[in-house]
Amino acid sequence: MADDLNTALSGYGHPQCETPNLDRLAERGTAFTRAYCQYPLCGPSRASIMSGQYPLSNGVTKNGGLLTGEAPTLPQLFRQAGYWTGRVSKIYHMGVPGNIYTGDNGADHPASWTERYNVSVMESLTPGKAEDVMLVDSTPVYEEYRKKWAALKNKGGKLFIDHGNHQGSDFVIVEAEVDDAELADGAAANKAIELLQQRAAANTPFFLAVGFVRPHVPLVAPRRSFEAYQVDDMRVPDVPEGDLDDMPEAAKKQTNAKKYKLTPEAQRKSLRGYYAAISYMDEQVGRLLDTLDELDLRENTIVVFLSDHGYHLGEHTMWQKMSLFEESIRPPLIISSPKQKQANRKSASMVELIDIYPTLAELAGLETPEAVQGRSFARLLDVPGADSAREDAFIQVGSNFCLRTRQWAYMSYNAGEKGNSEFMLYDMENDPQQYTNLAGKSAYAEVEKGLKKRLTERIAQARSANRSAQ
Ligand SMILES: [Ca+2]
Ligand SMILES: [Ca+2]
Repeated sequence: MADDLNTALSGYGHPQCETPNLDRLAERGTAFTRAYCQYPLCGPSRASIMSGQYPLSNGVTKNGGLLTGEAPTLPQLFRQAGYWTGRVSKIYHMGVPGNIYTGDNGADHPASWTERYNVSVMESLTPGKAEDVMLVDSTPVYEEYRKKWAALKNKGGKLFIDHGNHQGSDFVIVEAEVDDAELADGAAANKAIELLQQRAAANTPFFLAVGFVRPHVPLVAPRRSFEAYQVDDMRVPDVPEGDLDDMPEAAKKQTNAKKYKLTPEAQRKSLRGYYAAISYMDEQVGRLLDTLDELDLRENTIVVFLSDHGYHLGEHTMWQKMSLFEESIRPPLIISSPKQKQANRKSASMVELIDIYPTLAELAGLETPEAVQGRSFARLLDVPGADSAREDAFIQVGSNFCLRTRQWAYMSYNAGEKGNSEFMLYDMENDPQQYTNLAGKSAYAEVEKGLKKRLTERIAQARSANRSAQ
């Protein structure tokens, strides 16, 4: 599982970012082009994936929230069925870079795992060429923090980052000059390879969850990963003049003018850092795929690759996550199963990330618990054009909701606040870049009425499961 990765993969048609290893995974499996997260933020999205429940039912709507119900999580279901289950690095929520410096468990779910392993690396302070593109000159900041780190490390202490800028959201870019074992995803891949070797020797069933934290900021990658990308070549999306004028205020939170204040050069540097971080993460995926082949595990192992949610890189002048626009809610999802009849397929069927739980259960012959709200799409691996398990996807962020059908994206803002709801409606077939908000236009009144009814149903359904009552 990658972190904050949108569909900037060459196999998904991205024009600049190169992901040869994820592309070869897709060549042996199925890439889903309409997979939607349930909440475009790390903690809630991950809790929903692992529980198979919407945030409105499992109660995790913030980073740091814990799953507290008795129904088994996805790995727990496998563990109860006799599988060894392991976690490497970030699967449930961990603060990045905070928990990655300290090597803490974050908001983990201990009963999910037979064995777990946290990486502890320097992240933003990794030796190399570092820059926080949100600061005019970040060099003194880095010199000061590197000194602090060195002093603390000598005393065996843990680093607490007391940075004027929140490093979990600043575009901090580091061209690292260290061994891969000192980088978060390199260290995670090393441990995962060791665990795979042990599992192959044990010759018993396993469920291994490997968390890569890139391309979440800080964008730390070895210098080689940056070489394919030049700052001046980076293409920031076009934003038509007046694009934001037809949006509710609540939809504009992630805009550059309001929050990020990135200069055009800082934007290009951020894109370069993001793609370099993806290339590095992709390389680590490749090492795991090679290990599966070397250990002869591939013919009996289902491989799933996903990200917890998508990411903005300048569309509508927006950056990062927490928005209901397409780039923020649609992550990549690739599944390669030895059981599938044909490989190298793309599926445009609508799926939700909570559907992964029952899909893996079905593929492994396990029974999905009643509390799970996801629906299996296992049959799509054989027939990608088959009727989808779903006709639409449901996404939440705070008190804002999105209903995504094949043709429409319909968003409601400030739902529940009396008389204060605002809406957006986009025709995804004719306006895939979501430039023109059609909500409130008389020609679309009937369409909007139908979507509003359906969204109300989806909100009620999303609330309907009860974890603690199982
Ligand atoms: Ca994330
Ligand atoms: Ca617009």
